[in-house]
Amino acid sequence: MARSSITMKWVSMFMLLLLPHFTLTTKADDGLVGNGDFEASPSNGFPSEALVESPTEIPSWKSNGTVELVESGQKQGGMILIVPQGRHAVRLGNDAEISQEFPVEKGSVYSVTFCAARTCAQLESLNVSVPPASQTIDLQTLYNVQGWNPYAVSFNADSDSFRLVFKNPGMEDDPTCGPIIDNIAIKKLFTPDKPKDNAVVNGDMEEGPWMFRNTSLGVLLPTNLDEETSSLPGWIVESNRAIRYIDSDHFAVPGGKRAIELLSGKEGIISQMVETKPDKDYSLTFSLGHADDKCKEPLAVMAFAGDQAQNIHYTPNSNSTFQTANLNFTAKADRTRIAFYSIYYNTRSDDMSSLCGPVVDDVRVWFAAATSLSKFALSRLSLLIFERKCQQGKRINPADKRALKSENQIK
Ligand SMILES: *[C@@H]1O[C@H](CO)[C@@H](O)[C@H](O)[C@H]1NC(C)=O
Ligand SMILES: *[C@@H]1O[C@H](CO)[C@@H](O)[C@H](O)[C@H]1NC(C)=O
Ligand SMILES: *[C@@H]1O[C@H](CO)[C@@H](O)[C@H](O)[C@H]1NC(C)=O
Ligand SMILES: *[C@@H]1O[C@H](CO)[C@@H](O)[C@H](O)[C@H]1NC(C)=O
Ligand SMILES: *[C@@H]1O[C@H](CO)[C@@H](O)[C@H](O)[C@H]1NC(C)=O
Ligand SMILES: [Ca+2]
Repeated sequence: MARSSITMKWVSMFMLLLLPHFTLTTKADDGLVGNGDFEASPSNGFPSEALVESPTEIPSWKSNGTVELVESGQKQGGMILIVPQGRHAVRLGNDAEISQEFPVEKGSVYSVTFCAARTCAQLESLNVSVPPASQTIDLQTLYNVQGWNPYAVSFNADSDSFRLVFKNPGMEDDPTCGPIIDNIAIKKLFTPDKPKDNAVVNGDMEEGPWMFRNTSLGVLLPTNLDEETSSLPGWIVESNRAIRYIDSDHFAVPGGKRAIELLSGKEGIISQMVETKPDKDYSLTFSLGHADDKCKEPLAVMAFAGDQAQNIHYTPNSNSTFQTANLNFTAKADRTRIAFYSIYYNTRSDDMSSLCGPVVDDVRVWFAAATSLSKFALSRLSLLIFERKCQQGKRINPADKRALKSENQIK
């Protein structure tokens, strides 16, 4: 005890000494990276139809291969190219890449949010890396009719700088079929403290990737099996398909500002390993709702906790956009997997093709509530009796005292 407080003092003194230096080293701020929206004009102006091949032509970025700045309204073979935000975006040709280097805080986890669109119907993918780590994003699945989506991937800062690379690994016959990317932002993630009465980390989903205030499409979280490096701290997306991270500015969210929307039925699974005590009874509770995004009902989830599984249907209620659901289980080990997926493959009722689904938020795992609740009620009752008796100036007889004592002990 004493030693740790001394250590704390030393640490704080150290911090004070180091603080001036901390402010000197600039770390990348949360938000857009340098020219992350590709709106900064190249020195020779925006090319209306030129190829940019020299490495310095896109301000703040290095490029290799056929990298093209595209403009909104630009046509290609009768098709208007998609520019997710503003007037400009970048298109990566076969095997082409763009990269940017910036300082980060070593030891932290950073999430990278970016918007990507495919241009042709071919198999398109994007390799996002902070070498040697990399992640391949499948752009084949169309999650909405807009034709583009924000995605988030995350990386560990193993050193104090990041070289963030976007590469089109494709070798298409038509070299203009490469993906278009735009709006690249980063956010340093923190892992929220586990609340005292909840074994779930980030159960309220409030900590997650950067979200653009303007973008109403949420952010897709693709497959990520590494729980240490997750854009949604604590959680992993263990399926082939992505799930959607949503914000209360554009969707109905049960609690706080963020939640998740499950997409693609069984192909979109989110899970977490929570700490449990073997042979103890637990209750998994969570909010189940609709995102108010015209998602065609019915909505339902399959919830898992250890060896228990249960499907739970969302019941529309004009007074609320969510309900509370629960699942009881007995822990078998010191770690228990909880997981969710959507039972149905839902789409929006207005366009019949944008993917949507049930919303999950405020996930909680704690010792089964029933008995402790009634104990709580019981002790409240005895307290009430006790107060009454005191108010009436009556002497409490020893039997009452004993009863009060034992009731309070149950608690
Ligand atoms: C550019 O890409 C090609 C093909 O991937 C590679 O061989 C070359 O080393 C790259 N050049 C630079 C400067 O990164
Ligand atoms: C993605 O890029 C990284 C670094 O450039 C490379 O090491 C990795 O092999 C690539 N992955 C795929 C699937 O192309
Ligand atoms: C995003 O917000 C800015 C400023 O609020 C606005 O000028 C811009 O038009 C918005 N963009 C979109 C795509 O809504
Ligand atoms: C909605 O709230 C009103 C008033 O609080 C109540 O009378 C009604 O039964 C509620 N409706 C539902 C479906 O719960
Ligand atoms: C879980 O247990 C609590 C308390 O015993 C009970 O109220 C609740 O209905 C149970 N839930 C399910 C889904 O059985
Ligand atoms: Ca929330």
